[in-house]
Amino acid sequence: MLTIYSDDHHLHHGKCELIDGQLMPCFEKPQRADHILQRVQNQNLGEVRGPEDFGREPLLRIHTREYLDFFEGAWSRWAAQGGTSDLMPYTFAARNLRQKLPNHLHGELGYYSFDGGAPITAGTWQAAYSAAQVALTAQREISNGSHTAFALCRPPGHHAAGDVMGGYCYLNNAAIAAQAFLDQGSKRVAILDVDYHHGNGTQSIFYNRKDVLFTSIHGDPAAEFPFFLGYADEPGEGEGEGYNFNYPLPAGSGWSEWSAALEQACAEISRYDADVIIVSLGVDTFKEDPISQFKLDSPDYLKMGERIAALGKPTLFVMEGGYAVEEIGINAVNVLKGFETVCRP
Ligand code: SP5
Ligand code: ZN
Repeated sequence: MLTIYSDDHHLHHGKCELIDGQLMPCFEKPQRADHILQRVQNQNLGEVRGPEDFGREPLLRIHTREYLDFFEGAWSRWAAQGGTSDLMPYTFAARNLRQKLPNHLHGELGYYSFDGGAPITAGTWQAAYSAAQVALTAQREISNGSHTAFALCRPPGHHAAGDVMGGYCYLNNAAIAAQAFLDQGSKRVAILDVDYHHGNGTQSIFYNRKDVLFTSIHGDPAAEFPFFLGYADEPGEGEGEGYNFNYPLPAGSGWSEWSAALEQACAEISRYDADVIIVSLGVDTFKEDPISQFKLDSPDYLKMGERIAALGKPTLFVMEGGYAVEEIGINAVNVLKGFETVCRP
């Protein structure tokens, strides 16, 4: 399987996030992608190639121009004011407040954020931009006839909506790739989000559309981040009604519960008869993940890949979360290897 990867992810390295009332070193750190790349290489998964640059246009199909301009320019505005520490929001446009863009760096940052989990550093824009190009390059490979490809994206994307960052995510790599498939002639794209956390950004981007089916298996938002989206009773709206499927599971869920949800998601994807599948590949479902509560073990990821391959569709894997840094490579690459045991290019 071809892997697309850019070293630019190293340009993004946030210092801290708020965990249990304390500032802790960010879980979303560069070693994550380094470990996955190492595993791809030492398992001989296949060629590793850098991204092409498709520019800003495909990003603008998903994100607003105002949001992209803000994100791209935020660090230099901060630096011009003498700012040196990571840019983090401290006020949010929550209920009962005006949804009006202020005219102050931190006001704008709060307006464009839903949590404090997405710090902007000097290189964050470049890293996120390159991650989107990584997804687009892998997407193009499939558009050109390959059956599968792996976009080793970092930072991840599935929590980012059209004009909101959060949950370690800035640009929604999977959504950008989905739209690129449609723009290149696909009629129906199915997204299977297997990250431990609900892909609230992806859901919201496609919630009123039927050309992208969104399915997600995740920790029940009643008790887990992102808390405010991802329940089972979110069917989509308007034209998109009937094209959104959430499978929230309780803390402690292992492979038997998880795989039962996967069967349901796969049944919906089969019924939809997608031209192509995008897997938002988070491996924070692992039993040792430091911020998550599922109990999947490394061999389970092989079975996950096999089941996805049995859908029989061209499949783009886009890296999302996973924070057990030592095992993240093993688990992510197991999904890809499982896929390839069923379906070798
Ligand atoms: C892409 C992705 O996986 N983003 C996840 C963002 C989760 N951010 C909130 C983390 C809160 C963790 N709380 C854990 C408490 C452990 N004692
Ligand atoms: Zn996650």
